[in-house]
Amino acid sequence: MTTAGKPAESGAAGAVSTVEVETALAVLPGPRSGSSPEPGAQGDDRFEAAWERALELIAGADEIDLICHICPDGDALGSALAAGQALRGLGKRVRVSFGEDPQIIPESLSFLPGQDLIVPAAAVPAAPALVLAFDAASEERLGLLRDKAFAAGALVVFDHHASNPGFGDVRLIDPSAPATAVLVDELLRRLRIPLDQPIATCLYTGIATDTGSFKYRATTPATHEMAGRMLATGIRHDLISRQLWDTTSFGYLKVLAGALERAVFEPEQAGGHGLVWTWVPYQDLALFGVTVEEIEGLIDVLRKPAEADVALVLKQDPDGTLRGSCRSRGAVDVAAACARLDGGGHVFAAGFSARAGVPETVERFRVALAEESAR
Ligand SMILES: [Mn+2]
Repeated sequence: MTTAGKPAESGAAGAVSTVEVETALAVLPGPRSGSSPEPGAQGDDRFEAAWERALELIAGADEIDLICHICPDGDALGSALAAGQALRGLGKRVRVSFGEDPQIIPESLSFLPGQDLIVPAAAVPAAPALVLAFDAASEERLGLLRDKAFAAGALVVFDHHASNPGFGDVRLIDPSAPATAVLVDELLRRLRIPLDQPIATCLYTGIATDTGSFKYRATTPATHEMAGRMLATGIRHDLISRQLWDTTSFGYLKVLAGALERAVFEPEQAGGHGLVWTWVPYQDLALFGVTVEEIEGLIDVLRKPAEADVALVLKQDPDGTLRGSCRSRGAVDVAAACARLDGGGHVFAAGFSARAGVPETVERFRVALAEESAR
């Protein structure tokens, strides 16, 4: 790793202060402790009315299109496939889709059951009777299916992103849920659909993915309780975890090596909390036969240095578009910073797209971080 600006003479001091920060964080209330109800949480009247409306729409539909966000992750695809298999079990005609052409399902998610339900975006009717959207934080995340979703008889949105501005006819958006899969679990409970192994595999993948394997702060007792119910069906969580996190190609190691070689540490950025960033040129992916989906986890390596609060990876698409993934240890709200670059996400994990070059994009990100740090 190269260091921009002054050398990290404070290596040991940095580590001590991180321990202090982590210790301080450890005594803060968790996401569900305290007595004030979470917005959107169960018990909220408007949220309850939305559930009732969603169940009415599902009961009245013979045919249902379930869609998730583009570049689907384990929560998006797992949620859509779990709901799809459950609703097929109720005798509904079901299609699962997402708005990309061609559709690319990451190799790490190839084990998800129910993929026979997936159809190309073009196979979704121009005006579907009922669309259920999963894990899409904004209408843009519906990609090619955005217009069809809005032309539907009704659009029900299941999501957990705090940045979701609220779209669709029925909004089941719960920022306190660690994954959209939690909302699907609740949907199945309300529909009285028993869990089976294929559905449990999809839902377990959703919560495991979005909680970083139950590590992130949004993980609650209820998250573990839900995971326990999934395991009780007999699913192989060990094989799911190995597939999700511990399986790569050799080419991935070479791309990772290049990304780490290019990594830069800028201690003065993010209001002095520090930024580590790198980028992956498309030519590296082409050279080593690695897909952009395979490098989704690269940010989890880059965010490890204790010296930096914020980590950023820019991934270049074949057309030159840069897709930024960033993480925060908590000093800076990266969802708000990414929103300044027309992106979004969560406080600790967010992203954006940019058409500009690497130096210009990083500079815009530095400015966004500085503005959010100053708030
Ligand atoms: Mn999610």
